[in-house]
Amino acid sequence: MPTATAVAHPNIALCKYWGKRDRALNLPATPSLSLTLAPYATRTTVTWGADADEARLNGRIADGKEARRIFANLDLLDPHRPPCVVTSANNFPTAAGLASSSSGFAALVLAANAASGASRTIEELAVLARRGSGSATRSLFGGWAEWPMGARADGADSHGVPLAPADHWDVRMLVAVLQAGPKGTSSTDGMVHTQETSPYYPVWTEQAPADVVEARAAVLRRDIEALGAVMERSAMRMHASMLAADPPLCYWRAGTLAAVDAVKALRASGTGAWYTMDAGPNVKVLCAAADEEAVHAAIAAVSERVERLAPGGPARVE
Ligand code: 2P0
Repeated sequence: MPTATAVAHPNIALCKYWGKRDRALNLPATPSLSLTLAPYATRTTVTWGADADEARLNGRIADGKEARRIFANLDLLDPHRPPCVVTSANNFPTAAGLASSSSGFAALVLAANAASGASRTIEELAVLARRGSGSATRSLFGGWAEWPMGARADGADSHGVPLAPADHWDVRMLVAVLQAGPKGTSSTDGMVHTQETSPYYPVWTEQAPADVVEARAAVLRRDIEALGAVMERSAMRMHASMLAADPPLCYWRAGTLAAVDAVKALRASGTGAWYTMDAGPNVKVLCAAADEEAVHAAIAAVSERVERLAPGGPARVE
């Protein structure tokens, strides 16, 4: 049976996607901008043709909603597809705000496309990845990527686009892993709840595009202070929209704010470091490569586990 394997790195958004303008097509209510990060990676093998659909994730059989989400994505590739076997593993914690769905669906779409023998453009693959999980559309690209909202009703122009390759800028992203287990509220549920109940949501979506314009310019001229300022503002405004939901949604833990304080203290002492948080308690810290050790020492004082990440390459078929 035709089989293919693909590897993708997760990405962390510096300007956040939070909210959907079309739920069925998974179209975003905000544009976003991200950095794809190694050595974290998802490795996925798809066999196109089997007795029955089966997905094995990190060594266990996926069931229910999780399996449906995977096979619904393969149905989009080919509604007449044969049963498929999907085997996927992450080398980092799954579903804890470490962006596992971004690398997961990027690797799935790439492996399934290769296994099926179809030839699609990277834009077509990025649209399919978006349907699986929004952030995955950015993980097909290495380094710095954007995901514009797009204007078309069918979503064909809403997909990841490359901004600059991994070697454009030697930065680091350190992750204070405060909780490695799965989160309580999925990103999808969290953003739908926010858009349905938060009075701050319209303001969040209104100001988000300007952040992407500013972040893009900062990335292109390698201005980490300007990028760091936009990145923190985007993260805090996204979280403010959730905190104002009804009932309020808060992904932070006490350790989250301790790590944020450590970053602010570091900056006050003259070392450049900037934080961001996603749909989980972990804190990701951006810094210049030259400051990695100083930033690591400061974060390690408040977090038992600190991961070191650097810009990673595009998703690839092995
Ligand atoms: C992002 N997040 O831009 C934002 C910031 C989390 C916080 O994209 O519903 O798993 O599958 O499209 O991509 C995580 O949400 O959501 C995410 P769906 P996804 O990275």
